[in-house]
Amino acid sequence: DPVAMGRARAKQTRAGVDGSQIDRTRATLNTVVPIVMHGDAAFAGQGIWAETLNLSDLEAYTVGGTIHIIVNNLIGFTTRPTQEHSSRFASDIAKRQSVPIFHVNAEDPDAVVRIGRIAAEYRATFGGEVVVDIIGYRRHGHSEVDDPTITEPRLYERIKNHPPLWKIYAEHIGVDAAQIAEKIRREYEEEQTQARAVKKIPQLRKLPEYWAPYYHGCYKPEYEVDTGLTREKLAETTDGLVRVPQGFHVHPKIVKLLQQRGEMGHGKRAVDYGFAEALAFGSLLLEGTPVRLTGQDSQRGTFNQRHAVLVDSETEEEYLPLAHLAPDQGFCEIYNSSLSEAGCLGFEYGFSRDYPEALVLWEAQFGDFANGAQVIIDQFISAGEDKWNLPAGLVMLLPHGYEGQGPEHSSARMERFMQLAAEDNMQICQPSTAAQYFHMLRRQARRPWRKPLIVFTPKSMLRHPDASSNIEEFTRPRFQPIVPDHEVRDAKRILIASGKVGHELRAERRRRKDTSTAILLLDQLYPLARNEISAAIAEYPGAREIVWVQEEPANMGALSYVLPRLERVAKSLGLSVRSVKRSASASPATGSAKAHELEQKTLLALAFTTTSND
Ligand SMILES: Cc1ncc(C[n+]2csc(CCOP(=O)(O)OP(=O)(O)O)c2C)c(N)n1
Repeated sequence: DPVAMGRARAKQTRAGVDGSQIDRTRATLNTVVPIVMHGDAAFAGQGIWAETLNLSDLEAYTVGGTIHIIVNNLIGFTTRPTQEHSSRFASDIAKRQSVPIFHVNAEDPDAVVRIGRIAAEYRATFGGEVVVDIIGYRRHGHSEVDDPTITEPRLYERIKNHPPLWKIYAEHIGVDAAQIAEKIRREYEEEQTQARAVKKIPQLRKLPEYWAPYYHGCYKPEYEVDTGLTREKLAETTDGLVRVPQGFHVHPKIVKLLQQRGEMGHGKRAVDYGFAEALAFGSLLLEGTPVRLTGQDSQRGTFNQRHAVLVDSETEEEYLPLAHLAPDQGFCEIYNSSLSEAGCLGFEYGFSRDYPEALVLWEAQFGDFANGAQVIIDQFISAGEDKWNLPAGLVMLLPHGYEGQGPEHSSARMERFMQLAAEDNMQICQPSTAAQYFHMLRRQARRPWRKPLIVFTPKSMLRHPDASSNIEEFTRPRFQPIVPDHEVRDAKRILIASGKVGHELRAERRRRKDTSTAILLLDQLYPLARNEISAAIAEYPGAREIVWVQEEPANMGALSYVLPRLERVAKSLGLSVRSVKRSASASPATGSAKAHELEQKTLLALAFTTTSND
């Protein structure tokens, strides 16, 4: 459901867009009508539909109504309605909103057509959801090989003796339909015979024209483009980002923030993560790339880091500076989503499928909760291109990191994405600095390669000086899949880590005054940049071992994916490899902040004190 709605929203946007403005009047929304067909058991039972229904009238998601058709055969595989739903009708869940529900007898085709017309007219006139519940029966089993008489013997005895609909209808309108039915049967059989003789699978579907400039499939280095900007361009973008309209009452804390952001963009203060993101979005918009971001509390940012939408302290009026940078910029939509993962992620996946020109992002409140959308990740984001050859360039932002916040607020389950990674089906990154985040976002939009991008984003590191970047970093050409270490030259050991723990290792090295350990930050986990990794390791000819360090437990994180691949690289260079991590654990993190601190200290100590010979 949400994928269809997201696709409809994208197509309606295409119909209504004029530069930075989008016309969403009824006439535009009526150019694309989403129609979703449901089984009765699925309609009553699946939570994703309930999540999606709740999106229907929200500004961020509305498509002017979806027509839902329940193909209600009063059975789900072998399960009866009394076992499927507590309500009288399978459609009753739609009663939570003021949605018209039409129940219609499937054996009365004239009534079905009449109701179909009313539903379409209702949707076109009032712009709301409408449900058509076509109630009938299933003549055979759930599939060709299924025998329904085992589970519903009495029902199927009656169905066997019940005439098929075409006979009932022919009698009703007074025609002899036997010949017509025979003709249709022959045509159908002929087509089936022809289809069986086809040797090559015909092209059943073509991507729309707007996909023509984009590539999918495996990664090629020639897709890379420079993403850095000149100081002048950065300053110009900054000025637009900190501008507010005359008379707008800015919250005192935001006045200070905007002032600091102004200093960041003009090179007078290190740029933090929040502003690096704004610079990426702003510069893309100025280049004409539309940006759409949704997620729980994403307008402000869960960690008070984004402040994309400003709220007038007196009127509560909202202002999105990113939408007012220049008259000829791309459109920008940044919305707080409803408290849903599967529905909202599915919607954005759908939107990205029909808007390859745009940077489309979905943000989890904490990465942990993305598992509420696991079905969208498994079925669509990971496997969509392989199954259907349908590409998407969606970005998932997943706050991740072990900071003592307990088992529900520590892990975006990197291991799950690493396990799904194959055939260049997605990109998995954990940018270690603000500038790396900036280059990665711009790369996603500027490259002609469209691939889902999974990003593990920081929490405590959002404003940390170690993860902030000098403005010059934004002028360098590109994102680096592995960040080199310029502090140590003659390393005996090389630690490789990703994310926050990499910074903690560097801080620990300073504390220990260690001069024999190099620390490389792996910012792109998939596709693994083997050549760059080999080159970074080769910078230390005196090194004897490589240590993969992660803060996740042994059965989680990137370890299972990265370690065997690092071993291959290391072997060719004559180095040994080992790993430092938390012990395998059933839950991602301890619930005790004290225990966390102790674990983290031990982890850092182990990374520096043990060697392969211990
Ligand atoms: C998420 C999910 N859960 C379970 C199944 C297994 N399954 C396939 S069809 C079916 C019954 C569906 O019944 P209904 O929604 O009434 O549709 P019908 O097949 O009767 O048209 C089930 C349980 C599935 N395909 N997907």
